[in-house]
Amino acid sequence: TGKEKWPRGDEKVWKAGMRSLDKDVESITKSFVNHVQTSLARQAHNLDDLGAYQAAALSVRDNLLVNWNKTQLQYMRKSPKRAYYLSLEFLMGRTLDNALLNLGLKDEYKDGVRLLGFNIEDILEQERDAALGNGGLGRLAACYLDSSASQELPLWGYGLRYKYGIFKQLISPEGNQLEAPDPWLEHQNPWELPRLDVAYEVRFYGRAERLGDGSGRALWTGGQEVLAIAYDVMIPGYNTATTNNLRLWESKPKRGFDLNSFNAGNYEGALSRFVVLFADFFAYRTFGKELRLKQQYFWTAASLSDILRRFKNLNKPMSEFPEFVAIQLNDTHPTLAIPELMRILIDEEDLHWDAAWKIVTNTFFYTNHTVLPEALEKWSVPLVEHVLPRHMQIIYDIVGPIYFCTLIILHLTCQLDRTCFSSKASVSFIYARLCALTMIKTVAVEKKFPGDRERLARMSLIEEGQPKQVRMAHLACVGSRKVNGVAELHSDLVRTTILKDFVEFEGISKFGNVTNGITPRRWLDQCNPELSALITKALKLEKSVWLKDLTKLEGLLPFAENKAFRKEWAGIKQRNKERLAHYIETTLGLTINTKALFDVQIKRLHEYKRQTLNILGVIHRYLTLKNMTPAQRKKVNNRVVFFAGKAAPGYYIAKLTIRLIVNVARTINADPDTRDYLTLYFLPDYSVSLAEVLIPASDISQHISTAGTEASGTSNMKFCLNGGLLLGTVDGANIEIAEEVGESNVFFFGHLTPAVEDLRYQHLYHHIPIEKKCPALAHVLNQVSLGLFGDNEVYEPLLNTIRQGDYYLLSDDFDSYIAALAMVDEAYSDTEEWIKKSIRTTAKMGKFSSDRAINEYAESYWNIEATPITPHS
Ligand code: B1N
Repeated sequence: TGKEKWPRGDEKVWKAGMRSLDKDVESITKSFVNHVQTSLARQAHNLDDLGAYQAAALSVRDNLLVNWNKTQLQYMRKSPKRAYYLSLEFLMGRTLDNALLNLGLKDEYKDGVRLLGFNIEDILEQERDAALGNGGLGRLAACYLDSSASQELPLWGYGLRYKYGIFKQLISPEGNQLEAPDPWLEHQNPWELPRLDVAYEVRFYGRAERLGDGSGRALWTGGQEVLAIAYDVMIPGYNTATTNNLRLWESKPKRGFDLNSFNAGNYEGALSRFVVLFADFFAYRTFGKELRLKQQYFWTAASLSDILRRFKNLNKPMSEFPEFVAIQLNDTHPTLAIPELMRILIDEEDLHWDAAWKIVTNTFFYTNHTVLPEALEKWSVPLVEHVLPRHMQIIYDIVGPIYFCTLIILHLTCQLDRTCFSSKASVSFIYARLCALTMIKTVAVEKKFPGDRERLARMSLIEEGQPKQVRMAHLACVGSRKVNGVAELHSDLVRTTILKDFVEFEGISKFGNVTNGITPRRWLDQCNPELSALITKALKLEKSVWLKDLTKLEGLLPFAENKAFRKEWAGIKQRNKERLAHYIETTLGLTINTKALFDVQIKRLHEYKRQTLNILGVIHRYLTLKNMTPAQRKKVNNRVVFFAGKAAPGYYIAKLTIRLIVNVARTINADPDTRDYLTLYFLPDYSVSLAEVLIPASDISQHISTAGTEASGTSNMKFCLNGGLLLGTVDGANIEIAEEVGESNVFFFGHLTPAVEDLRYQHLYHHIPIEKKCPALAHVLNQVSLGLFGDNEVYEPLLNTIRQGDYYLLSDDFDSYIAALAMVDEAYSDTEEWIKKSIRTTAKMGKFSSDRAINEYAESYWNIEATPITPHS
């Protein structure tokens, strides 16, 4: 009949039993009270704010699940091509408010909980951040999930279910950063759905033996097997039924307990160390590189098993895999997925190498997030060989021909590496492929650039040395369909520096750019509700229209000329400052001067981000103020400077910078001569939620990396979207922001990227003493050295990074930095003009919506299409 049969039982009875979406206050309060009674086993008389949060979250989750089920069923039925975003980090922050916004139930919940005696703001404050990431890269992944669901794109995220989020940062009285664990799962997490039935086996260690039949196949046996268990997190789209999935893997030992360690009282050991996962990359200093490698493999292997199982349900030939699956590698962290898919296709699916390689190189896409050499991932060959012996073989099989040709064609004495060509089977396999010229690409390196031995060494996936190392960026590049950077300048640097040889070899069209974006739902509507409401009023559009087409903000431009509107705009900024001040007062007990320019730098502490430049600039301002008469000071703009950010626990110089900031703050905040004009705060434990309070309150934010070092930056976009102006270097996405909002609305300073190499060279070989080169900076450094902020001598290692070598060019940029700060002062003095700049900035930020970015990935990379979820499914 063509009519689908109902799966089982009486369809009517089933349908009558199904939960539908809550739409009104009454159904919301009913569901809330139900959860208090049954899920929490509590009652009205013993329900606190935390309990109320849990009940609200559980009832919201029920709503999300209605849409989630619909979405997944429809994806299954329509089987569109899907994309998968593999990221080791997802910095989701809080969920409840976002879920309410996206479901369109904010007002209803607000009213509902009020009827039950609660205040929605207090309830929202109960939620802990999900902080499964370090910074921009992880937050970007979270923004992309929000946008893909909002744009109705069939995209799933895959990550790890860490037991601990990034460490909690405490600041000792001396100003030292201390790290405490973040056991974020202590209370039950209402936003995840354990899928104990979705489990895959993942192998480590053991032996890999080639079959010796010239096929390249091998048998990988022995070692240790672990189970990967799925936990699903619902990702609702804004103003759509689409609710995508973020699948996080947890590890479990395959065969119960190791009774010996259990009896010895070693419980963690019994579950194997591996179960303990840390979001904090730097925990690996303690727990070892091997743990990080195992985590990377565990997660990519489980994700690929899951993706393959879903593909197999379609009953399509394996060759069509890339027509149904696109996999995005968020930096090189999931690059093992490339040899892993090769392994599955060759060893388990019996495909020929060439057929497998064709599938692989049409499935993966690689985004690079940094060109800093020290941040490029490399894995020692002996470690990979130990943990993943089969993958090491496959990696060598990918590079094999390059080696082979180099060695033969360049007539080198035969130094065939033992590990590379350990067995006859291996040699004959590679040789067979060579003769057939199937791996034309790698063989062709030598053909295209005959005799260019250095080029071959540069391009190899294996770096020579003790030990040899696998260059993950090269592997990700050769194994992917396309490669991209995260802002125009950065993508250019990728093409002209770290992957230059590959561009010359494979052609430029493989190397693109997708400038990062941010979700305007969280980073404007949620964090700045008053501004959002004013924008809606001004644009005379539904909020849901401009929040999904952010270029509509351009309609604000004429309002810059409207005095009454400017007053409203400025009033909102003022109230956001007061909200921040209130937050700091209640959490830290500090009183903030809200009648001042708020100057904010919030990001991970890193030398390239140059928080040091900022704090030295603050000291310069302080010394200048000290030298003024009281009458002169009265003419100066009041300024409050905020810093926040975490330093990697082992990053000595970064921690010393925090210590300097804290102690400068102590001195100048206590100085009666200057404290009305300049105060400084280091806010501990920076997080997504803290950013949501800080960003809307800022007048100026600082993005002052040495040119060419910050791939993109994304907080720069968040500040500007909220009408904060930008003080920055010509770097990363700052450049594109200036292109959009106009250079007159951005405070640029500093040397440009092409100058950096020469300047560094001069520091090394034509050193000019800092007193001569930059007297203003020398004076500041001397004051610190002399102990103006206490801690005699303690800061010398930090100061010496500037006095000697000055790799990040502080002495080259200091004078222009101070000049830019003076221009900020001058501009801020003209209040009306400043507000105009602020409005014009917000108006021109449409490009930086993550909706635009995700659509670029969908169209130009993954080739996936919007798949709207219709109501009757
Ligand atoms: O990725 C962000 C960019 O906006 C930033 O400019 C960039 O610095 C950041 C290893 C990284 N690059 N590399 C990392 C993170 C964790 C890790 O273990 C590297 N993060 C960035 C989004 O594109």
